[in-house]
Amino acid sequence: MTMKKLAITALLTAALASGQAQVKQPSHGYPISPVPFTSVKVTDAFWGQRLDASRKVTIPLAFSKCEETGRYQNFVNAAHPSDTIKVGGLAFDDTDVYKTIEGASYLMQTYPDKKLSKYIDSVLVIVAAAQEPDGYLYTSRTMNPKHPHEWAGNKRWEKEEDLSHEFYNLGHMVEGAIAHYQATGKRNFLDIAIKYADCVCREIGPNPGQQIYVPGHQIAEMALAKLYLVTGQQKYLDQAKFFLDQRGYTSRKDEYSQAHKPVIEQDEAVGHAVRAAYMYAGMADVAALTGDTAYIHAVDRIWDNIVGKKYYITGGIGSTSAGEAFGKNYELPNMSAYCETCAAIGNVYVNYRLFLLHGESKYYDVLERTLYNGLISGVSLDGGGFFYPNPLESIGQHQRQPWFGCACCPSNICRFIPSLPGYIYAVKDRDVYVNLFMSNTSDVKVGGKAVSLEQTTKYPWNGDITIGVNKNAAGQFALKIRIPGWVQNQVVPSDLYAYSDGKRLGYSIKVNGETVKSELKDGYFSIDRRWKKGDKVEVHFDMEARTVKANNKVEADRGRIAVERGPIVYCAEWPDNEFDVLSVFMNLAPQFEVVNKPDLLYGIDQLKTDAQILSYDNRGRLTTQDVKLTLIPYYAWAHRVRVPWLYGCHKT
Ligand code: FUB
Ligand code: ZN
Repeated sequence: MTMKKLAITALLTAALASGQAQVKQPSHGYPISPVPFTSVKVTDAFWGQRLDASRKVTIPLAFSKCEETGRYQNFVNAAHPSDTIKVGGLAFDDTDVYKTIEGASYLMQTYPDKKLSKYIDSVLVIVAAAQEPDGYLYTSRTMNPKHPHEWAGNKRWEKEEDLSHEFYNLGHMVEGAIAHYQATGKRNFLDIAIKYADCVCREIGPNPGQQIYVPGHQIAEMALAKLYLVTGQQKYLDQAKFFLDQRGYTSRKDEYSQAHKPVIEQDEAVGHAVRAAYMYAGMADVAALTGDTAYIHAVDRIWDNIVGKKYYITGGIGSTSAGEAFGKNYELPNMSAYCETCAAIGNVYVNYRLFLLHGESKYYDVLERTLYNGLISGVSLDGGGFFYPNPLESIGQHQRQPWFGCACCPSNICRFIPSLPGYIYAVKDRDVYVNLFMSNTSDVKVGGKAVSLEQTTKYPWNGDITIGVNKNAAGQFALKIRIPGWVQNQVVPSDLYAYSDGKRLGYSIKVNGETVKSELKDGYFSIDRRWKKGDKVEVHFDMEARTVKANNKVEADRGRIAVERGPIVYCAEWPDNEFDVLSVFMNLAPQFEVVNKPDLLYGIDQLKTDAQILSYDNRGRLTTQDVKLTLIPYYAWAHRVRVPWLYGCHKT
């Protein structure tokens, strides 16, 4: 069977626990349907480079680190338990293996790779051998049940709400296993994950003989909702809902764990940012599948709070290292900004799901800002270095590393970047949403009929996008093109940031050379017609460098401005500027020159503008000196030689 056929089979039929009869796959429940990564091939220069780096560097590096750092050995040890084995590392090290397999699976869908597939199979053999007969799979205990990891507790689950991560491991295992199954059609990972999920469903719950615990670190909620979709087994959805509904009612009742209140009463983003974002995404999934609007109202309120008060201009969330957490409202420091890479990924998950629920472009505006800035800054352009925090200002103390003891961010990058093709389009009835702009070819189903689209663009460097219809068996449908907030004078969908330059950008759309007009609805420009093969839509967004001011309540940003162009936030860095970039003064109405640099940082557009720095004249008096300030995209900072005393970023 070809790879393509496998993928289609995986999507149309329910996957089943071994030996069970086939059941009809349930609907994901969202009013809008994703166009999965299996249907989109990215041919883009900007994102193609990132995908290539993922394939050639990030994923091989992560697999080799799993081997080198003993993560595989943990599974081998668990298959041969002994009370003399010293359990080291972190209690969630198993997840790096699962997350890397997940990323590799997305890639194998696009680039079938027999060698990689065989390698993964060999890893799965040792993973399977570590599984206890009843399905429990947590090497930190199994390898030495008498002296388990210090976070694990003496008995299963008893430290789950603290640090054991038994359910977190399950969540990542299920996510990885589903991706692997969908990409390859093989069940060797899925069966392991189902067995562990069944163990958790059996032992945790409201019934006699069961124990009640909620995940100390959320993700099982999202993962179990997905497992329900793939298997059609209601118990997984019930378990996801149980985890959400019990939160705030168990012994753990604090903001760090988002357990200070029942989830449906929450209205502010608090506590550990990755835990929080994963939980909000899980709430959206369960809401879509159960129709429970109380979850939706809670996530909507929390989203307003994040976007209105706790969101960096780079799209990062989670401002403080204390608890890797959201700070107070408007507490958005620059140099100490935590903005964990995993939290940026979590923010994409939340906004993606809210779009699927509500169909408004503002969620993609937030997603796009995070994606192009605070998320991809988390991985170096060559794919081999990672940021854990993504600060907005530095004096050289921040450098990307090839791996970390706590490797959550590198392995999350492994799985996120290759999944990106799944975020470009979505479909509702006869509406096809174009949410992200990057060159690609895609096969979309409208009313069950095939439509092939082809996007060509140099985005994010310019705002010209061509969308061609290569095939249309669906007759009439509406192409709904997202008109980004940044072209409509809205930095973010709140008053947290505003453009300060008084410019007005515009956009235009042509179909087969003729300009078309439409009222925007929910942020989308809709072109509803009977499309023919060869039809061409030309989208043009004015793209200019803009200055942005934060709401005055953001103390850390008073007197400061940010610079951005299109979806890209810019920063100043020492290799381009022969002065201290931390104390540059910008003019009130700066003029920017856009300089294309194809050979710098894998090809960027720099911005140049006149600015001033303070200096002393020959009589020792303070004076200003004119300088030419050069800016580069924020995501590309910290790639050049390290000279700490000259290092700085973003805020001028
Ligand atoms: O606890 C697992 C991961 O480790 C979290 O998501 C990260 O924030 C790091 O603490
Ligand atoms: Zn992380």
